[in-house]
This record gives sequence, structure tokens and C-alpha cells, in this order.
Amino acid sequence: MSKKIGYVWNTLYSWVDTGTGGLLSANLSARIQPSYQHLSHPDTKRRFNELVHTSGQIDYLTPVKAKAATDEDILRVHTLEILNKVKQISDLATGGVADDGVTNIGNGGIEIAYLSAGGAIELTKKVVNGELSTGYALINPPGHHATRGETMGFCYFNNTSVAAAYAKEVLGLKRIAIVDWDVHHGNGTQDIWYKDSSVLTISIHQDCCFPSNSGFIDERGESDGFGYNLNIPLPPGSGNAAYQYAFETVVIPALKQYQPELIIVGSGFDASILDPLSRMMVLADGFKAITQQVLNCANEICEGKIVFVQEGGYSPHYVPFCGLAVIQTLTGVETVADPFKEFVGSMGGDKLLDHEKQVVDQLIPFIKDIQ
Ligand code: 3YP
Ligand code: ZN
Repeated sequence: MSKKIGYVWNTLYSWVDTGTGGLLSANLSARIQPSYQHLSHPDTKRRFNELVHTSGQIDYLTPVKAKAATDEDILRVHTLEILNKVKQISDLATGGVADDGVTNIGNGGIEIAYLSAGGAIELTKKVVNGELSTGYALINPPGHHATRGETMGFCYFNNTSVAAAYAKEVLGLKRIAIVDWDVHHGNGTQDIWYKDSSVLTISIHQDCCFPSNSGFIDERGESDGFGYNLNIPLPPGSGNAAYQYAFETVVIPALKQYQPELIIVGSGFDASILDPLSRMMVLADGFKAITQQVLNCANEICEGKIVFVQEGGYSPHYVPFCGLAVIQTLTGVETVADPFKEFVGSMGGDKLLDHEKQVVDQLIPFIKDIQ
């Protein structure tokens, strides 16, 4: 089999207009000064893409052109009501600002949301049909907070779920796993597949980070979907060691038990030690290690069929190197090493702590319930 690694990027992904707020909308009467650099400003992802090129990694990748997802693609997981509302938000003088004032996409920005979901679909299609062995979709806006009927937390369409639904309904797959390592809870993805055993959803995140009212261990799915949703809510301060332990103890055994035909990774880099929207301590090396674990697992159980789809990550400085670590693990070629390791590598997170282990171990008995 040819070892072709796909790579999705579109310049429009960095044209998402997050507005003049930093997280909340700028607001004179509340004295929130305009910042012109929203925490989710697309520069972070643009810099990641630029490093993929300047590091020489692009020479080992096969560019995959994102096509806009169709309404039909979106409606496999979202309601017509929210689709129409998103169109309206994007079209009108609201300028692409969702109700929460935080989830901004800019006037006409819905075109980018369709391209983002479409990027995930294109890559998935090519990995499933064997044209590519695996790949990375560096897309924007992210998706994992978007439920069937709601936008939320920088997310419009749930990209990984749209890709999974495409793989099920168009490509005919029966079992798919979505592994979400973004530091925030993948509440939208959980919600979409909560009653469905044909998509195993696993979210590893910082306990109570965002949303603060979901992502708990006892949210295991409902009816047919009971047992097919796993949440691993790690305590703040978790780093490489806790993540590696969680993957070897829970994520990988659950995947082996489930035997999916395709693994989709929701790849956020906001568990990094330099991220402003969480309090975790993962280094580029940590992302490399968990990438290697899921890659080995995919090779063992599903002919290597695994796709990586971008979620969050808000350190403009470190996200590019964390992302590069994942891509270098896919290509098997290291062109640039993590230059930050020297400065942030001795702050902690490299030893598994008892309170981290205790959380992960609670999930072990759930694995046998997966069929
Ligand atoms: C949304 C508003 C406050 C925290 C933020 C989290 C977005 C994200 O990266 N989700 O994965
Ligand atoms: Zn996140």
C-alpha cells in the first residue's frame, strides 16, 4: 500500500473574522477594550499551516482540496432550523456573530464553515477509499461544541460528525470512532451520537473547563448508544504522562474492543502547556506520543484508516509545533524539532500523579460494555 498522507488547508480558513473582542465582544460600557486579536483569531492556524510549509513537511504530504460541504452533508447531523439560522447570521448585518457574541465568523463567513466541514469530508473520503493512507485536515472554524441544533464555543458545524455521517451514509461504513483530544469537552459530538452505537465517541478533556456542565464520567450514552460514549475528565495540570496513561489504559483498549472501520481524531492543541484557554501541560512530544498510539492502533484494527481533523488550540506560538509533531508522526519524518521544549519541558506533567490515575482508572470497567 502506498503511504500517502493527505493534508487539507484552504486560505479562507484564516479569513474567519472573529471580530474586535478578545473572547467576549468588545463593549465600551462594560469597559472591555477592543483587542483585534480574539483568542480564536485564525492567525494561530495560519501559522501552523505556514510551519507545515517552511519546515519542509509539505514535501511529504499530498495536498487535498477542500470542497464546500453541501446542505445535504450538513443536514445528516444538523437540523434545518440551525442551518437556516446560521445562513441568516452570516447573511445579515449581524456580520456573522452568533447569539453568544463569542462564536463569530464574519459577514458571509458561512462559506468558510461549509469549506471547513467539506475539508473533513474530502480527507475522510480519500482515506476510506484507499487513495490516502491517512491525513490531517487543518480546518477552521472548529466543530466539536456544535450540537444538532446549536452553534457554540467558536463552532458552527460539527465537522468530525459531518465526516462520520458521510462515511456511514455515503461510503457505507458501519462503525466509526471519534476520539476528541481537544482540551474542552466534545459536547456537540457527544450529543449528536448519544443514542447511537454506530459511532463510538471518546472525549479526553480538562474537567469542567468548557462547557462546565458536561463531560463527566457518568455520561455514557442512552438507549442503543449506552456504553458508546466515554468521557475522560482529567484534572487541571495534567500533562504528557496523564495523557499517555489515559490512551494506553482507556482510549486504545476501547478502540480495540469496538473495532471501528475508521477512526476520526478531533485534534485540538489547547491542552498544550502554553494555551490560554485551559490549564493543562501537554508538550509537542505528548501529542506525538498519543498520535503514535492511535496510529499503531489503527494499523492493528482498521487497516490504518484514521483521519485527523483540527479542533481548537490558542497559543499562536506553540500550536504550530504541536501540530507539526502530529504531522511528523504521520509522515515518519522529523524535519523540525520542538524549539520550546527546552523552556517548557521541565515545568511538570511528565509524571503520572495519583489523582490523575484515579480519574482514568474509573473508566476501565466501562470498556467491557462495548460490543
Ligand atoms: C469557548 C468559550 C470559552 C472557552 C472556549 C473554548 C473553545 C474551544 O476551544 N473548544 O474546543
Ligand atoms: Zn478546545
